[in-house]
Formats: sequence, structure tokens, C-alpha cells
Amino acid sequence: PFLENVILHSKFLNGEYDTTFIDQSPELFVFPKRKDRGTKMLSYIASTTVNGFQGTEKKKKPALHKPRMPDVKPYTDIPRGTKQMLDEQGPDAVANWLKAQDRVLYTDTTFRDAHQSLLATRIRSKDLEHIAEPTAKLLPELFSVEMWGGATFDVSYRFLKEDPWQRLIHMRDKMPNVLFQMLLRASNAVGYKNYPDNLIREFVEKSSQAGIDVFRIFDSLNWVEGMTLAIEAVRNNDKIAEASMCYTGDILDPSRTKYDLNYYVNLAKELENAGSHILGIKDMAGLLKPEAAYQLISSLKESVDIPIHLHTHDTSGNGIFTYARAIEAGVDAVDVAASSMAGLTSQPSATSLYHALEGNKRQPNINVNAYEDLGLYWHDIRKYYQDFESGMMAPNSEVYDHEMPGGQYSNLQQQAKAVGLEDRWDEVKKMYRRVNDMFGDLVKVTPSSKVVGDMALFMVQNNLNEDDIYEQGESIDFPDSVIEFFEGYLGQPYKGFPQELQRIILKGRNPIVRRPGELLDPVDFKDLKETLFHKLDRQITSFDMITYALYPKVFMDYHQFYEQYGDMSVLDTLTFFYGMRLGEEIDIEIEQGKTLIVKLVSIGEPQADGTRVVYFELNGQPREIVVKDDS
Ligand code: 3PY
Ligand code: ZN
Repeated sequence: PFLENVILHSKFLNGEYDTTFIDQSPELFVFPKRKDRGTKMLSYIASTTVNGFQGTEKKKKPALHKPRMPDVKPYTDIPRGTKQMLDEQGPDAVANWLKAQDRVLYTDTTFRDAHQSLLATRIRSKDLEHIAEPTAKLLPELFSVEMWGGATFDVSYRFLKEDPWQRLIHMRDKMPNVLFQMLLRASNAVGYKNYPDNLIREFVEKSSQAGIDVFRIFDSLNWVEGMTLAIEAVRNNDKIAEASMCYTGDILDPSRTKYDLNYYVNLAKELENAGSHILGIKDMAGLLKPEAAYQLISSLKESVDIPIHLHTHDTSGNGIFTYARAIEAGVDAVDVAASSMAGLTSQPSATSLYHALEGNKRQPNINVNAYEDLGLYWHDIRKYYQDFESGMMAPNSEVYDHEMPGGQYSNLQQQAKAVGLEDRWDEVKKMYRRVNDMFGDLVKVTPSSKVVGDMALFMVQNNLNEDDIYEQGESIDFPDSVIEFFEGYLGQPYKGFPQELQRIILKGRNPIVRRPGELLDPVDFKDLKETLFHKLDRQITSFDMITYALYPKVFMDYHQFYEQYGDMSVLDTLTFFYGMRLGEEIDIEIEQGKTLIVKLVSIGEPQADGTRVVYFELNGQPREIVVKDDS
């Protein structure tokens, strides 16, 4: 807001506040030290211009036009949608309504899984928020928009240097009509390990207050015991619990007996009994073949009463066919993405599926032309993130072999690149499958997929094969994630751990067999608040506390970045990633009604101490910034 600080805020003056308001308005506590935002901003631009974006190779700034926007009238009303149904009638009513629909419903994943799976989760809040209101106006018939959770949370802090809570609050503001959905890794929240029970409860409560309506909850080992606490927490907040089973293996293959049709039907009944409003099927790698989808959904429709929501990835190119068969068998909702952000490791295309269902009585009720128009925006925005593309250009049926989740593919590839294994990526994929088999054929989804990925990278990097692990394992320092997994800190895999390997990896230590959350000390939020207050020297919100409790180092690094440079979420994306071109002039709206005009005039030669002077004009005044040249 234009008037910041608590005492000047219009809501405060009008008496319209409660603690939620305080939590959701961290700007109330920003009393900017006037050292000053302009200088900090120029320091970031200078450093990125000279050295490139943190952790990536320095590249030339691409010349791209502004993204095309669909034609929507600015001051018209936003049509009502499923969000109003939930707020007025509650979660059971929404679930009953969903089940009663003849037509299949859509969840749009463009704002979360699509870019997690295609672009390593790098789309910034600014570019998401920009298209939120047009989406609300053009697609009010969506069941939900998946826009939070999964990897978006830590990537926001770690790479994009922005606050995901603010993303949620701003988007909620612009899209008040459609249910907001998040991916919650049950006891792992939005992290990679189990957290104490009270932290999970607090996370669910605060994300509900900030705007999440549907929680897709999964456990990375399909361990229901690890999911019940999260399901209860969602129910206690009057939100929709969509407990999900992760699909792995192949129910059509008689030699893959571990995860057969019976396994899934039993699991579905357990999730229904645990209080789920909707049953999610999370086919995170895209392994569910069309006929398998038909058999699975048909059996589930006979064995559970709650509606069924199917999620897949289109890696093999068979996604539309899988959905068509699932729809024939009666699935209630499916996950799709805007066309230009669909396909490959992402979700199948919303508009392609619509056309594929022409003449079918279950064709979704959606404005397909408007969806195509929204796709033009995403088409253009995607180019801004070209450096994060995975390089996959065509459907890839080898996924049926390596079974790597769509959301992991581009991330693991980046990780492989970072440790110098770019040229050995094929080996990494093959090793991924071998590690899966060594580990007893696991459900592979965050974080169990990370365990398998870490081990595969580790083995390729150190030129180890399976025999080496059994023969020399006693003297090998395994990756931490692998040790924690075998210790039981991600929960218990179906049919247990491979004993011999567990003994080798734990080097004689005993694993835990109980739910990790029962053994972890609860977070002392009062104490944590004081600690943070001293560290940060500012008022602490509930959001800060949760993030710090989830990942202290990531949060402190973010805070340090913020102190050094300020709020970089206001910068346009190309400048954020590439800095500026010589002679270029940009406008930066640092807050409503306050704009900085920045021109890059010249960059000095390197000096003896390894620094360069970067010459700018800031609102017409000359400014110099000294940066270290890391090249
Ligand atoms: C995540 O947990 O981030 C996933 O997308 C898993 O598929
Ligand atoms: Zn997914």
C-alpha cells in the first residue's frame, strides 16, 4: 500500500483489523531505513549485470516483447465460482457437488506444477500475479487453481528471493472466485523431511488463513500413518482435504506385483476412512497408462464414495489418452495446464483435452477460446525463463523405465549440471532406476524421489555400481538424505526396507519404526519468535516463524539478501535475471505511486582490487556503484 506503517494504514485507521490482518500485511512493519532503496536496487542491478544471476552462467539479456494479455475489461465484476461455494456451504457440500457433476471438472496447474515441471519452478510472483485476474474472469468454471506448495515455497526464497506468502495473499486478492489448491507433502509440509506435529498444524492453519482452500496431501511412501495428522488439520480449518495416493509401477504388468490394483483400492479406502473429502490420484511421473487408468478409476468408483481427482504428467505423450479413459470410467476432475505450458513433463493441455472430448457428454464446461488467449500470455512469459528449460523437446516414453516424477526431471538435471554431470545425464537416469530397484521399488515423489536422485548422482559421480555398494559400503559416506531415509525419518515404505542395504547404510545403528512426528520435539514458537526478533531486529509475523522453522538457513539467507538489496520482487523478470544493457532505461515501481527511473550509462574497466565502477542515472541524477567482478 501507498501509506505504509501501522498507524497510517487505512484499515488501521478504520478499525478494520484483527491478527490475520497483521499477519498478512508485513508491510506494516517495514519502516524503511532510508539507506536507501535506490542504492540497494542499483547494487543488485550492477552486480547482476557484471556477474550474471547468482549461480548461473552470465548471459546476454534477451530482447523480448511484453507478454500478450487477453482482452478483459478492467472494472467488471469477477464471476462467482467454487470459492464462494466453499465459503458459504463448507467442504462436504463442495465434495458432493463435484461428485454430482456430469461433466468433468478442471484444475489448472499452470501457476504451480506446470512451471515446476518445465522451468524448475522459476516463474516469479510478478508474472503469476499479472495474469491472475484475467484468469479469474475468463475461467470461473474451473474447479480449482493449483498455485502453491510443492517446490514453489522454497524456490521462492532460495532462488527468486521473494516471499511465497505474499504471492498467495496477492493472488487471492486478484482471484477471489476459484478454489486455491496447494500440494502439501503431509508431514514433510513443503520441505524434504518430517517436521514436528505442531509445525504441520500451524502451517495448515496459516496457509488456510492466507488463502488455500484445497490441500492435496500425499506421503512420499504412500504411508497413511504419515498423512492422518495433515488431513485432520485441514478438516479442523474447514478446508478441503484431498488425500492422495501416488501412482507408481504398472498395474497392467503382471510381473510388477508390489503395487497392483488391490494395493490402490485398499489405499483409497484407508484415505476415505481417514477423513478425506476427495480422493487424489497423483501420477507424478506419468506412469498411469490409458487402460490402467480405466481399470483403476472403474474399481475405485465401486469402492469409495468420495469424488476422484486425477493428476498426471504428459512426459510419455499419452496424457490425453489416459485422461480420456479415466473420464470414460467416471473420474470427477483432472489436472490440466494452459496449452503453452502443457505437455512434456507438465500436465496435459486443457484445450487439447477439451477438443479431444468434442461430442462427448463429459466435455468440460469451459470457455476454450479464452483459455487459448490465456495461453498466449504464458507462451510469451515462458520465453523469459528460457534458461531454465530442461531441453526435452519431444514426448519421452523412457519415463516408463526410469519413473522419474515430472517435477523432479528439470530439477535433478540442474543438480547434475551443477556437479559437472551434464554429459552423463543418460547415465544418471539409468542409475535412478537401478537405485529404485536396490531400495526395494519405492514410490518416488518428493522427498523419496530426492533420496533416489541423490543416491543416483552420488553413484555416477563416484563411479560406483551396485556391487560396490554391497562390497565397500562400510567405508562409503552416503548422502545425508539416503541415511535419513534408511533411519526411518521419512516414514516406513510399503513392505519395509531392504534389510541388508539398510544395515550397510546405517553402519549398525538402529532405525526408528514409529511415526517421526511423534519423536520430534514440538517447535517452541514463543522462543522462536524471540530468537528471530533478535536476529532480524524487526517485528516477526507467523509466516516468518513457520518458514524459519521449516528451513532456518534458507530463511536467513533470504533475509540477508533482503537487507543487502531490498525487495527485488518489484524488478521486471529480465532485469532480475540478466541485469541491464548499456544505455538501457527502465522504470521500477517500488511501491504504488513511487517509481524509480534507472539508466545504465557505462561500466568501468576492472580495477586492481578486482572491482568495477558501474555508472547509472537514477531519476536523472548520476550514481556510481562499485561491484566486485567475479569473472
Ligand atoms: C512436489 O512435491 O513438489 C511434487 O510436485 C511432487 O510431485
Ligand atoms: Zn505433479
